[in-house]
Order: sequence, then C-alpha cells, then structure tokens
Amino acid sequence: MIKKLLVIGLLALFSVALFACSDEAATPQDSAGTETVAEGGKKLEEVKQRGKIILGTNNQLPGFGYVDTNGDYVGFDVEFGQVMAAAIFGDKDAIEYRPLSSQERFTALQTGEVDVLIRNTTWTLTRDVEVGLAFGPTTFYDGQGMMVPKESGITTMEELQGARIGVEQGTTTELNLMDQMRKRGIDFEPVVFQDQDGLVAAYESGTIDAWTTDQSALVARLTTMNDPDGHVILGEVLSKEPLGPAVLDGDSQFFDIMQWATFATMQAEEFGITSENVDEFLSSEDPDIQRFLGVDGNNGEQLGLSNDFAYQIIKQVGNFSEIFERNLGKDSAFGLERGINALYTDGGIIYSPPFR
Ligand SMILES: N[C@@H](CCC(=O)N[C@@H](CS)C(=O)NCC(=O)O)C(=O)O
Repeated sequence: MIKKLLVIGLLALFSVALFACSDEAATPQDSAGTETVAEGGKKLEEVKQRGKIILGTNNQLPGFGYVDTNGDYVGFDVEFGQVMAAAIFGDKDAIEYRPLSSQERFTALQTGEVDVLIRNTTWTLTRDVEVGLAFGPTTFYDGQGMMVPKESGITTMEELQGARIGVEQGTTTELNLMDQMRKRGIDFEPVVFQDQDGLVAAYESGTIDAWTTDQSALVARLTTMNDPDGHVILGEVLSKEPLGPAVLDGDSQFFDIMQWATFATMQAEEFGITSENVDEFLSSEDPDIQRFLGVDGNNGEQLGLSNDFAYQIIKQVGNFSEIFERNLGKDSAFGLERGINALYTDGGIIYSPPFR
C-alpha cells in the first residue's frame, strides 16, 4: 500500500515526456570520442583504491532495480552488483549506486562514471561492438511482451492495428517494436518516452492504448499499477532479451572478475551450496568444491582477488537460486517461474563453466 502511494506520488511528479523516435545507435555515436577510463587492467586497482564499486542500475523497476521504502536499493540486478562487491571487497555493501535511465546507461559506462552496468540491459551485437561494452553471463533470459487494458478485449498483436503504443527511448524494445509491426504489416503509432514512469502514467490515463517492454518488466511493473487486475500481457513474445551485467571493453581483468563472480552464483547452485550451508562445505572432501570455495588452489589470486571470493559471494549474497527466488520467484511478489532460467541440469540454460 505504501509502495503504491509512493508510486502514485512519483507519477504525479513526472510529466509525460514525449520524444521523436530515435535509434539507439545514436548513443555510441554521440559519445564515440569519449576517452575511456578502464584500459589495460587498471580498473580493479582504481576500484580497490576507492573502496567501493560504482554500480549503474535501475531505480524504477520492481524486482530488478528499485529503491524500497527504507531508501535501499533492492532487486535481482542490484544483488548481482552486490555479488561483485562481495568478490572484490568481501563486503557486499561496498557499492555506490548510480540510477540510470535507458538512454544514460551506456554513456555512463563509456565515461567511467560507473564501473559496471547491471540494469535490465539486453546483450546485442551493436552494444557489444559499436557501443564498446563487454557483457558478462546472462542472468535472465527474457523476451519482449505487450500490455493492454483488459477491457480493450485485445488478445493478439494484429488487433493493435491503428493503436498508439508506448515504448521507451534507447531500448531494444523500441527497435523490435518497429521491426515486428512492419513484419506483420500492422500500422500503429509509436509513442516514445524517456522514462518508464512517464510511459506508465500515459498508459494508465489512456493516452496510449498499449505499452511494450521486456516481459519481466511488464510483470514487475504491473504490481505497482493502480489496478493490477485491469491489464493483460499478450501471449506473444516479440524478441530475445538476454539480460546481464556489462563492463567497458578493454580491461580483461575486470571483465573476468564480473564474469566469474556471476558464474559463482550459478556454480554454487549446481553444487547445492547456499548462504545457509556454505560453512559446512568448507570441510568438503570434494576437490572441485575445495577449489571453488578457495580452501585449495588459487582461483581468486588469478583474478586479482582473495581465494575465498566465491565463499564471500555465497555467504553474503547467496547462490543463483536464492537471488532469483528472493527477488523474482516464489519468495517475491512476482512469483516468476525459473523456466528457461533454471540450471541446465533442471531443463533451463543457466550454466557455469568449471572453476578450475
Ligand atoms: N532490455 C531492454 C529494455 C531495458 C529498459 O530500459 N527498459 C525500460 C522499461 S522496463 C526501463 O528499464 N525503464 C526504466 C527507466 O528508464 O528508468 C534494453 O536493454 O534495451
């Protein structure tokens, strides 16, 4: 209830900002000349000297990146930031949070304003190559969906002929929407917004007929809408949206840290190691587990970290399943199924390479 009131208050603050349609490729071109900070393995040193990582994240997306009523950043993406802080500092709270809009996020990484971006960001070729990002393991395999008011009676994309459809600027969903509608020969009017609060306010007031973004975000956002039961998400999935963390290209050590810290949560789930039982595993006789937890070997040292970095991650934040269930799954308000985001051993595609 308090959350709802807060959201309503926030909505009142945001005016509906409409923008001309823009291609997200404009982002890298605008800042192509920007000097990058992280070159040749210096990022870890810089971060260690600072004593915390700067995490670019969302502050408007329940379940992924959100500020709760205590003023704390919470969510699935936020916790993967905590995973990195636990790996580097042995302290999951050694983080400065930087809320970023869809359009700001890449420039913030390019200019070194943030060290890592974990903000429901889809891995694409252009972002990887032209924008100059380096994506870590996908933490949430998503797809684009469409929300319409239940009373509209709309059940298929084809029925959106002539509709005004809201989408956020600088997102993959903006580009996919155009492609998908053209492919299906559906005429529609795209209405492009700069932030999600403005978009949702326009949708709830009936200024636009439908809105589209990642399915997970539609589900999450539904919980803070005025009438959560008054809307439906169409059954069609419009795209592939692999979401995960990203750093700037050019610093392989920092990239490796992001990559292996993230994989550690998946490997721990596969081993059955949780934040609750990790201490018991310290005396495991299994050489794979000894290496994983840093009881044996030098995995951490190879990354420039302490050998117990995976132990710290699991002890302080948890394994992949704990992070998923707490923020998005059965222990959350959203109740999302693991589905494709289950471990490969459980019918999903979440898979960690070996820690050796
Ligand atoms: N995954 C897509 C969409 C990401 C995105 O920005 N989604 C919007 C809609 S959920 C969002 O997070 N809006 C909140 C904001 O801009 O502050 C991408 O990487 O482009």
